[in-house]
Amino acid sequence: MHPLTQAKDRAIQVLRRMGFALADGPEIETEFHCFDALNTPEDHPARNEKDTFYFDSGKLLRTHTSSVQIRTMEKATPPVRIIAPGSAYRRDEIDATHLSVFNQLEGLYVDEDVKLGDLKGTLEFFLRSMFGDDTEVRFRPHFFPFTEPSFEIDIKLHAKGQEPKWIEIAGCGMVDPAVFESLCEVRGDDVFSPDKVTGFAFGMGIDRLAMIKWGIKDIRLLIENDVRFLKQFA
Ligand code: 2NL
Repeated sequence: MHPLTQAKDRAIQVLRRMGFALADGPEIETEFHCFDALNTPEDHPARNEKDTFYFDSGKLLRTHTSSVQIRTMEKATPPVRIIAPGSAYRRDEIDATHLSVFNQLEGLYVDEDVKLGDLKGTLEFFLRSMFGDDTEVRFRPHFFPFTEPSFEIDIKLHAKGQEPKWIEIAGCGMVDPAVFESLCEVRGDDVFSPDKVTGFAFGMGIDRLAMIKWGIKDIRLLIENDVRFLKQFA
């Protein structure tokens, strides 16, 4: 199987065992579901035409699968425990670590009394399941418009014959109350009121997961389908 498929299947398997259900949604999105509902200000750089693919209609290619989580919360009632794997698009300059499409996996858990400790425990368990029980996990303060507090997560792998070093693997945080307030407004009820629920969310690139797991140095190898590359994962 293709290394991307192997990494994706393994990630989904681990998270499903922890109680996360799969969620899906459109790749062509509205500005509302991709940005506004996620507390992203009008002048945020990600909303720029230089960074995001827009259609003449005003719709866009989703820049993350967070829009799937918003769409799920528009219809569901808490508790919500979902993962949204899928393609996301950014107008990046193409090089060894950037393509204009990447495979993202986001997770979301919303319930009464979800705490930062739940986020830490869940992600530490997930990352050790992916990279081995002796993997060290570190949470570094960061900023995202849609979470507060926010963190970037680094892991330190103890691979044979390699000098261990910290590498960035994912982003996460506690869902910003503004995201819940916007949901209450579109739903017209208060089941997601920030007075009633809290939640955590996380996201990572499956491409990056696969590259770190197998030491793949150029992201372009993942889409070229050169059999000499693919045979190594047979
Ligand atoms: C990443 C970092 C992240 C989220 C995604 C999220 C979704 C909802 C509400 C709040 Cl509906 N947050 N998603 C949060 C933090 C980080 O992704 O993918 N880095 C490559």
